[in-house]
Amino acid sequence: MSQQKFNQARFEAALTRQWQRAGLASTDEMTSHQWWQALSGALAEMLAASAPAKPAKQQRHVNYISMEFLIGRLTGNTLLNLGWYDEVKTALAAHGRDLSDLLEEEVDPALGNGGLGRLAACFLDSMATVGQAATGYGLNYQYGLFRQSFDDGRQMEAPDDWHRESYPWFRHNTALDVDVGFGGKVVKNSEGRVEWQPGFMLRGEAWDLPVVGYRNGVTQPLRLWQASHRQPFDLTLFNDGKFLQAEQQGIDAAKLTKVLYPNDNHQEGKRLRLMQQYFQCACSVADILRRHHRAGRKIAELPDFEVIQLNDTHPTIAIPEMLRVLLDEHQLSWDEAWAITSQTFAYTNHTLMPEALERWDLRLVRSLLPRHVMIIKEIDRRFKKQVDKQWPGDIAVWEKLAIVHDNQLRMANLCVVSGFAVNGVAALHSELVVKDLFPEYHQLWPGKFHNVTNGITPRRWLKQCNPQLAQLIDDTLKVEWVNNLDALKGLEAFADDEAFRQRFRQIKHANKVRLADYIQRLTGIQVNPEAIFDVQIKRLHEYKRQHLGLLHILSCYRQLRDNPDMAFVPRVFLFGAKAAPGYYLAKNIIHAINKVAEKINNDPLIGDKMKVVFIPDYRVSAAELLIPAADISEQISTAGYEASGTGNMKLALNGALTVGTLDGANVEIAEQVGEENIFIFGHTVDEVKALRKSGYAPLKLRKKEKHLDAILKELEKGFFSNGDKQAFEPLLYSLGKGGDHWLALADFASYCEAQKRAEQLYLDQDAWTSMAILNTARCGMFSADRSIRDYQQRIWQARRSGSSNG
Ligand code: 26Q
Repeated sequence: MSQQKFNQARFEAALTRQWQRAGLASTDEMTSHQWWQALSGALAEMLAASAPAKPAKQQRHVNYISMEFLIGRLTGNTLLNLGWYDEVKTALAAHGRDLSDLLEEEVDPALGNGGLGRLAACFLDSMATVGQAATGYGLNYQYGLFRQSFDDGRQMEAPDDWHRESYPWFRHNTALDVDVGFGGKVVKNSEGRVEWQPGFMLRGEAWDLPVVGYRNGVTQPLRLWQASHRQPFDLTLFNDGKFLQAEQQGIDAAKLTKVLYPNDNHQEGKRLRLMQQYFQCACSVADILRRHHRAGRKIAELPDFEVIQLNDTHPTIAIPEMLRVLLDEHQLSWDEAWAITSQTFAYTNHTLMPEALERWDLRLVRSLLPRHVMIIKEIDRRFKKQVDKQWPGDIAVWEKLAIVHDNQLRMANLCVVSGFAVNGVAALHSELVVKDLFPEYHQLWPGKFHNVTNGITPRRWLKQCNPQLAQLIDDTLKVEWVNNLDALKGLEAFADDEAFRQRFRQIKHANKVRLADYIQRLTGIQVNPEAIFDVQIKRLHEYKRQHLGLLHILSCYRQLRDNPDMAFVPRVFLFGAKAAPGYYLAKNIIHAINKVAEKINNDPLIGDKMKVVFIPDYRVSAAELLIPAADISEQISTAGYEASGTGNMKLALNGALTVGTLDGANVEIAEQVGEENIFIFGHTVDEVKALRKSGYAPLKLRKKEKHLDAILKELEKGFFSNGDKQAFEPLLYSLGKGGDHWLALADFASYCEAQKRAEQLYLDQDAWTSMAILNTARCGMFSADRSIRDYQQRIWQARRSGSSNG
């Protein structure tokens, strides 16, 4: 399909309808925010009229189910993808309005925690762009991820009311309501068939956001389910006295989709969370089956036309839900229902960390979903036969592979057993999924396991957030590169071109000035755009090691105080990170960074040489400012724990040089850009394992390294906390007595050395810029378009190759 043309007359008419509907007399009365509303509402109306893409022959429709879609602001991105940006800018200028000012009015829809949710958003953009027919299925949370502020350096959380009720991009599709049951009991009905009689019902409403492909006329839905009460009020039930009873067992419907759980890489077995998961899955499965039936297709053909991709285990309950509908409502046999289900679901794993793997208390699950527990047990029973055949009498293996064990339901096991494909999100991670997490499953079904390295959409993460660099690339390559990112290779030839280098450098500088203004407005801190902008932006987590970054800062500070005239390249250390509200140690790390920042930023001896800024409320729109302005990208997780990372890709694409461990997709970034264009340090996965095995003793290491000991002592003495010696006790304990599980001290020396190399290089601006250009030129493979094509080839179009279980 080709690009949809902008129709000025239709636009103006739609715009007029918008302000009239808002009850205003003329555009003169409109505030900037109302202008943004009217603009977005008008565009949404124009889009609603366009037809969805038809899947190519033989292509399965992808149903991407995710508890999170961290979409970021929609209006600017949609305009860019439509190719209407300039026309709309001109049209608004005639009304005396500046488009870019209006775009700043949009509150970020923060319906995700971090990497996993943002990946889902990038994938929707890419599926629409490469013409992969797809529907995203998620939840319409009233409150997104909390807003963060600091009080004396400590994280404070406030609810994120993003006013979904007046978000102009939503279309409530009233024809798609779904009823969802919870609780109750399972009975045999008069025909002797099993029947689930839920204790109470909720209604799912479909709220759609448009996902627009890049200039190809494609619009497809992101369908977010919102809970409400069933209407009309069921009088028979009410008269029987059952309704009130049911209501009491149930919950206030509005509660269900009220808030996004703010945990990231950590599971908590909360009842409401399980209800959210089931609600989303039941609505989505019903919607998929409805679409299939409407198309006049047979139920057995479902896997020929539909694939359901599970974004981690959070929507796993969709699997037994599909089986339940096929068994109980369509009255299929087990074998028929299983054949359909096990050819339809595929599962993406995003973590190896035990505390993040979902396990649910079986009693809790049974109390809400008694029929599903029966079905899960049947899957388990049949699977056991297969395991007994392969490992006769080996109880230990069965205990590892069982779906239900010790009264716990293990979601990852359910996914692996029931799906036709399992994938990790970067080459190293996928290797560890097979080697460390699921070796026996791999032995059973080697063809089921795949790698699909993550990617990012270059529309938002280069063209939109770094327009000057995008323009330079346009001018230089004179080809469309944003949907063919490998074309950036053409920039290699300009890495040593003086004129190109200069423009590249000027653009980075302009982006740094733009960020410096933002920082000044937000925090009052003045940063010097000539300094190295050293950026660590990601969720706060021990394994990501923001505290290793902190140790390096302390090291620089101490050296500068001991030796004020030493050679030192000025640096601005920038952090952006939210900690889960209940994650005590992560919050202590935030506090520590903020207190260290306060001291350093106000030390007259240091002046402009060092500044430390923790940007409050890090979110997609802040990332769009930070990423184009970064010189150094900090990717310093303990090797083996960051499944992939995607910020690492965004930063490298925008010409930041990575200081990183050999973890996640860093490994592939190093391969692509070349070892000489990246600063790799630290223990490798194998070395991490070996060090732990040999009995790692951080306290001994600390004693041996005097400098390290000195900087830790300063934290202990209260030097950064007005004499409060307890302030950073949790952090210091974890580094010393807590055994430094994440090996921050073990990697410290090597990290500082990598930082030194980066600093030295920065002194040679030409050499630095050449390297930065090569990073941009060689990041083509990290386009999410490539990820989507990999999914198509390895998983969505090839379901029968890998699956042998039945
Ligand atoms: C689970 C149960 C209950 C409550 C919350 C959760 C939960 C929520 C979010 C568990 C995990 C997450 C998020 C995980 C995540 O973002 N993982 C990241 O995924 C990225 C995309 O693949 C990777 O790049 C990152 O490496 C990985 O950490």
